[in-house]
Amino acid sequence: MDAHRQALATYDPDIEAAIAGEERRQVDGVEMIPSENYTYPEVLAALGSVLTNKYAEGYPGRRYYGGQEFTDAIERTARTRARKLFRCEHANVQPLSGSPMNQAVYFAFLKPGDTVLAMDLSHGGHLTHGAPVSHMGKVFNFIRYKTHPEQGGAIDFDDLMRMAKESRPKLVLCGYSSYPRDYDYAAFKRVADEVGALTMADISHIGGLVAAGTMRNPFDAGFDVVTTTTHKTLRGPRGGLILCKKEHAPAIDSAVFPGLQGGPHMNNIAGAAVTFKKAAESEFRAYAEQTMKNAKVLAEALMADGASLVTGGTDNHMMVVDTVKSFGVDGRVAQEALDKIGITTNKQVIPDDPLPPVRPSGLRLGTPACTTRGMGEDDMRKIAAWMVSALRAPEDEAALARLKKETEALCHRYPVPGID
Ligand code: DSN
Repeated sequence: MDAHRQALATYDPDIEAAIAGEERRQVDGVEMIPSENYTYPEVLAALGSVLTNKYAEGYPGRRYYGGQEFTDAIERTARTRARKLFRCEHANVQPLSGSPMNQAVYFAFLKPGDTVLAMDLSHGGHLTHGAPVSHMGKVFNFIRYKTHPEQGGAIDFDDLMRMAKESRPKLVLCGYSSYPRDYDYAAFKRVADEVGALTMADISHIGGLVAAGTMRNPFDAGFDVVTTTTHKTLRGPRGGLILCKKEHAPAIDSAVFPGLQGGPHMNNIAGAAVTFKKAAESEFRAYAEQTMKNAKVLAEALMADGASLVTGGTDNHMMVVDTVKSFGVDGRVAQEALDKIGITTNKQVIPDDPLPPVRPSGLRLGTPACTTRGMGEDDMRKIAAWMVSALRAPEDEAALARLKKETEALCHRYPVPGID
């Protein structure tokens, strides 16, 4: 145990015990929530540094407090690396996480009541894309488009064009948190151009895959703004990143600060800078390729064993299983059965789900975290078989206990970065 952890253990054994418990949980189980990952030890070092002590309201060279020689250097480095990684003209690295990141973009460009075209939540869109329960859904007028799950998740762009001409949006937004396919960004741009709207892509889930070049980059289609969190496929600290064309930089920067946030979390920004350096290396490209390969193999193995996947497969790092159709159990029962065998997933609504979000019809799975540990295709086949066994008999406690031993044995072959 290092000196800082030792001090914590001595002063506050309850909190130290909970952290140690979470470390054990992460080591012993297969992490299959597609938005989670294991960050780098170097990022953990930055997060736990004295940078957390520093206020740095403002931007490099324009702060409201003294003592910024090191924070300025860190933020400039993070911005330069982010711009290079995503091939764009401007980066704001200050958003505290995904939700304020997207809010800042809306407030940069929209007035209350303005119209935004965005993907329906149950079809894979995100809460911050104007779901009626979110504040943003109350402030702006979100019109929701859907996908065609039975046609591989296709988006009907003729229909989207019709919706755009009817509703005259100020912003056309694409992005998702549970859509297992890639987007045709050029088609979104054509729709937006036709009605003079701005284009925004929220690539939070696939930020690492776009950075690595294994998925399409919206800037190649001329998008105005791209947002991404830094802790999912990018493998960095929790945080948000707004990337945009130079002409939008003043609006974006002032929407983040002073519009929405106060002091940036400089320890997170230092961690993000390290993450962007890592993501530019060839090892990261190999990681992104393996993540997508693992997802394909997992999806194929599940389908071969009777699972029905929304859109019939995956082109990225995630998939959504219709557990009601496949196994006759709702997503909550499925998630709890998998928890018992040491595979962590999350229950998930499926398109136009007849069941409520607390007890939806599906389960969302993803491979970013287990790929970080070094798991490969053979492991995916084993995990698929264990999952199907558990989902076919979610009440057979003895069988679940046996399966847990198997998952633990597999996990102990693969270390978790940052945990000794
Ligand atoms: N919570 C993240 C996810 O799981 O997709 C996005 O908000």
